[in-house]
Amino acid sequence: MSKIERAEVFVASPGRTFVTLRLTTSDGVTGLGDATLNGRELAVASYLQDHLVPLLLGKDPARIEDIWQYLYRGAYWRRGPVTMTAIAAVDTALWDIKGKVAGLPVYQLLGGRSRDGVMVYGHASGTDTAALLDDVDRFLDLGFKAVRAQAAVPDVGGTYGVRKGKVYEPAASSLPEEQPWDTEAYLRFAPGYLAAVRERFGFGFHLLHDVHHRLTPIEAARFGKQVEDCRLFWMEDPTPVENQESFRIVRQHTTTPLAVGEVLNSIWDVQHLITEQLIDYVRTSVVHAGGLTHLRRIFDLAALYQVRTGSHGATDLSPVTLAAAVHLDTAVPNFGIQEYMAHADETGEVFRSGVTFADGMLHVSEEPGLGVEYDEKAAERFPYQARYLPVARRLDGSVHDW
Ligand code: GCO
Ligand code: MG
Repeated sequence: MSKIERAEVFVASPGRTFVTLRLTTSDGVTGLGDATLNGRELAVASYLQDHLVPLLLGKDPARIEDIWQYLYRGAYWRRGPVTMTAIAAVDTALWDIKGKVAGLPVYQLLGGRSRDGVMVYGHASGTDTAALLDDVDRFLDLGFKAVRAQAAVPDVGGTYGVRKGKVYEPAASSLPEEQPWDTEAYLRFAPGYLAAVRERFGFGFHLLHDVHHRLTPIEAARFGKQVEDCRLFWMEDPTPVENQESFRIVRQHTTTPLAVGEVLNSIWDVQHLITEQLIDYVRTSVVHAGGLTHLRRIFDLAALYQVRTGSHGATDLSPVTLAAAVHLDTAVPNFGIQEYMAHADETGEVFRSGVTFADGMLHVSEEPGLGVEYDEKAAERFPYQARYLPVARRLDGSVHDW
């Protein structure tokens, strides 16, 4: 029997911080898993290094489901982003190994191809409406079939989703930056720029928008109703999701499709949203929702209720997660769309990924496993740097959801 012989945890900051797990079997086969939890990276690194690595050594790498159950139930303490990200890293690395042992790309192990490519959305943004329109134009020129649009609200420093440099990276300071937020100003401004995008470019592509948890349910309902003529592909994270029932309020008032799930980590967190058909797209990801094994379970539940997939894919999800996501997206029947935010060039020096972009779609390589390699020598050039996501405060100084 082959055994897990080595388990290494790498923490490096090539452009941004990534935590990466590499498992090596007694037969010399390696597998990679992403363990990055933006702004809380070292907690997951320690969870893996101090608590999971000792449990993994000597185990049979072929027993993916059993190891998942052993780590999940064996922890006694359920769910949570740190635990589920650590389990995800192990699970993803084991699928990578299984693919390499079988000589097959991971999507083949998941049932094979359901589609030729995976439609992705790009991220257009601007410091005002004119700049946003130029950026949408650029994404359409690049061949994107779907574009997310975000513009800075005038006089509101803390608008989510506006790119400053070449790459969008909100975790940019060594302590959380505090940003002001004004809901009314956003509600006055955002519907106008979404309408301007449709006016200028028409309806021949999918338009998305991320509210980033900033509205109450009834405010989100009003917003969704107001932008119905823009026929959004989705309105994302309209309101904080801890109370799944609050999505019913949004749902009751608008036909704008709803997407949620990037901050969630288990099937239990989306159970009500899915089975009550309160959402249209589930955005849980390989890295934060327990790996391919658990995400597949979520997607299968979603399929029963005509909820489609739309996995999170921002820059804080490493190329290992992106590749794993594209394998799963290629296989599942209820795929909707995949988020795709290009990584910094430095990230590409450390992770060599076989994922390619063409005609608005991503494609995985036919290499066995996930098709990603980690260059630990290159990673040494990018030592860990602490970075935090911003915190939002309302105009009266109280903390808001960022
Ligand atoms: C998205 C997300 C991200 C998150 C980021 C936090 O839709 O891509 O909202 O931009 O804010 O992943 O770490
Ligand atoms: Mg989002």
